[in-house]
Parts: sequence; C-alpha cells; structure tokens
Amino acid sequence: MDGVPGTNCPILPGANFTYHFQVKDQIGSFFYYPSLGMHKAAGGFGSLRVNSRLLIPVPFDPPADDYTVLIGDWYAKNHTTLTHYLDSGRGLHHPSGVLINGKTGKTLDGKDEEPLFIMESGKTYRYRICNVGLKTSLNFRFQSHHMKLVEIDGSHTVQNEYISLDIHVGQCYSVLVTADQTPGDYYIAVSTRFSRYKYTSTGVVRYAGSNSPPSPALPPAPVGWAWSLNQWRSFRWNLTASAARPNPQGSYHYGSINITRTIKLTTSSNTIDDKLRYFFNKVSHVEPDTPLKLAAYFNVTDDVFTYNYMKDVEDHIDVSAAKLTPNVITVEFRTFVEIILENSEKSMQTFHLDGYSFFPVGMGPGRWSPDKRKTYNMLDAVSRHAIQVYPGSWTAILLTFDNAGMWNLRSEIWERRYLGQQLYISVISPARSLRDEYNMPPNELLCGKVVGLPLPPAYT
Ligand SMILES: [Cu+2]
Repeated sequence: MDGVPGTNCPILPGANFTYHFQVKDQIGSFFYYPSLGMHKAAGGFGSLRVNSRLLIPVPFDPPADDYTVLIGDWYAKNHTTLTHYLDSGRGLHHPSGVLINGKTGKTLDGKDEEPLFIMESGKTYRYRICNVGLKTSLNFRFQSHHMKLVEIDGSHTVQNEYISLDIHVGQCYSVLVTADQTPGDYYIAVSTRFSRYKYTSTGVVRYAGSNSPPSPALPPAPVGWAWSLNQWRSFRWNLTASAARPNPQGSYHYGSINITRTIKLTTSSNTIDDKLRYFFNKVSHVEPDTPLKLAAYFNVTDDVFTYNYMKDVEDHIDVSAAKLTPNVITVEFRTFVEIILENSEKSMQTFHLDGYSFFPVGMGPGRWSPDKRKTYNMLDAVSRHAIQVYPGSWTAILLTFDNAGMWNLRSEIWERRYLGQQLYISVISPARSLRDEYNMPPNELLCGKVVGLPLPPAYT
C-alpha cells in the first residue's frame, strides 16, 4: 500500500494506524503527506531519508551535514475551503505564495528571517530539495554557489554541476554544495515556473560566524520551458554507482527488455453536470467507499468497481462520452510496459506512480507516435517516481510491473487528482504466494463493503 484512499480506509479523527514496511529497493530522498481530500494543502508533510546500508558504497564522500529543503506553493485558505471550491465546480485559483520549510523568508517588517542553514567554510553539504506543493513547478538556486547533482527520487545520477534546478511537484533532488565563497550570508531562492502568477521566496544560508548580510541581487530564474526540457535531458543515471543493492545501477539493462504493452494516457478536462472534472482518456476517477485493494482482497470487486473500463489508447478524445467511475486497470505481473503520458493542455503536469520507480526515456512537444521511440534514451535514463510533462507535450516511461499490489498513478497537480485525473493499476500475482505479496496485516482498518466479511484464505 501507499496510504492512498484506494488501498486503505481513512484513519478517523482520534484513531491511529501503524504501518510496518521494509525499506528495500530505494535509497535517497522522499517525502510523505496526507492523501485524503485536500489535506495536503494543510501541511502534514515531512521528508524521509533512506540511507544506504553501511556496506554499500555511496558515490561521494560523506557530507559535513545533510539538510532537507521542502519547497512548495501555499494557499492561505483552509483545506476545507479549497475542497469546497473544487466540489462546487470551481478551480483553485492562485496560491498565496511559496514557502521554504514552512517560511516565506521575511519577517512582517520585511527583514530576513533567521538563517535556515549554517555551513562551515570549505566544507561540503548535502541538500535534499523536494517540491511538496499543490500545483506549481519551482526553480531552486543558490546565490554564488554551484550545485552538484547526486541523486533524483532515489537514484544516483551522473554528477553534473547546475546553477539552478527546475523541481516539479512531487520530485526530490539531492545536491552537494561546497562553502567555497567569501564567508558571509547567501540566499537560496525559489521561484514559480510556467504560471501566470510570479512568486519568489528566499532563505538565508550562513557561513558559520558570519555577520555580513546577503547581497540583495538574486540570480534570475530561467524563462520558458525549452530550458527546462534541456535540463531534464542532461540528467543521467550513474551506471557504475550502487543504489540500494551492491551491484551497480547500470547492471539492470532496461533498454534490452521487450515492451509487451503500450498504455497511452491522454489528459483532458471537461465540465460534467456543471462541474469541472479531469480525465485520463475518457475516465475521471471517483473514490468508492470501499478501498479498491480491500474489495479485491475480499473478492467483492463486483459490488465496488469494474476492471479495465478505460482503454489503453483513446485516439479521439470525445469528452462528451466521458465517464465518472473508479478507474482500475489490470497489468500482468512482471510484464514490461510502456506508458505514454500525453498532456494535451496548456498547463504543466507531473505524474507519480506508487509502488514503483520507472524510466522516463523520452519527452517531446506535440502528440506521441510510435516513431518517437527512435528518440528514447535506452541506456541511462534516471529511474524515478515522479515525472513532468510539459504543456502540449508527451513523456514516455518504461517499467517492469514486478511489485504485486494496487498502485495509484496520478497527476500530482492536486486539484486534478482530486477531480479525477488518477487511476489504479492492479498487479496480481496469480500464485497468491508470500514470495510476491504479504497477507493483509491484522491491524488493517476495514470500511465499506468488507466490514464483517470472513478473511479469504491466506497467502502461503
Ligand atoms: Cu507514492
């Protein structure tokens, strides 16, 4: 499970739920957040650092310290107000600003807040930056300091240097920064990208002992999305570095596996019964009262949802024929699948898949067609869990569905997810074997149609 409404019941006010999980296949930088309704807009998120086991080499020296930077757009309104907007058919409008670790960087009288981070001259620090916001891509940069990229979404990367990084909603990047400038205070700056609203927030990074204020001149954010696409192209998997396992990342040759299925998800939006909805192909997901995974586990899916209502490819999106229904597709266990994310709209998109990391092998403007496969990076695309799709563009991802479960694929643009642009991928191991999937934990919360039902035979 990934804690989303399709896999487990809500944890009611005053109640609690303990979830045990094994941190196994991914090292690096992640974050958690509440996934019901628009709760994410009220905060409740935090970072997760998954460290390599001591035996497994990391492709850089241990940093002097390890800092977390959670950046995101922020709405000053309550999450219940935002839910009300969306339920009544309106959009979310503009966020109120951008936060860095919960702060705007300035006090009410316009002075800089206390430094967020301290560096000692000459030392190198790891900064893990995640975009925890609701909808806005952000550009992140340091005044006067380069960033050496070392990790994205739990994969080690080729260590290129960057002056600034575009970080889209749901993504995490780790960089190394060396305090190699004249001792003093410096700003980090975070600016909105690809949006009509323009916000920049700052935070102070101080060299230990400094009392010289930062220069007011901020490095500018880049303009346009061609820059951003080129930056994405520069990200490469570090083929010789280890990830979670002792063998190098590059020993998994994703480029030589045969694709057995192509799923093309085209996004759209439309008004249905006077209310705005968002779609994958012709389906806008609605959440049933019984979590999909529980319905499948207890074998009562017929009362809750229909598998495979959505087609793999829908070339003519006639949204008048669109449907609101739980969107669950099946994928055969251990097959290697190509998923095309086609953004037919004018706004920026990011998509996240639970339970897996995947290889984003290609991106480009316009509509996807099979000949675009000639442009794929079949060698060293960075394996990750959240990928952007530029306006009017496509992104292709490849992955092996080797993790049995019910996994959410969603727009990380939170109003779009809330209004239906998400689906679940059911990956069933026919063996019903503990080799492939655990039994439901005994403390699992039950709700909807599965309350009081006898437990199905255990996996063995
Ligand atoms: Cu997830």
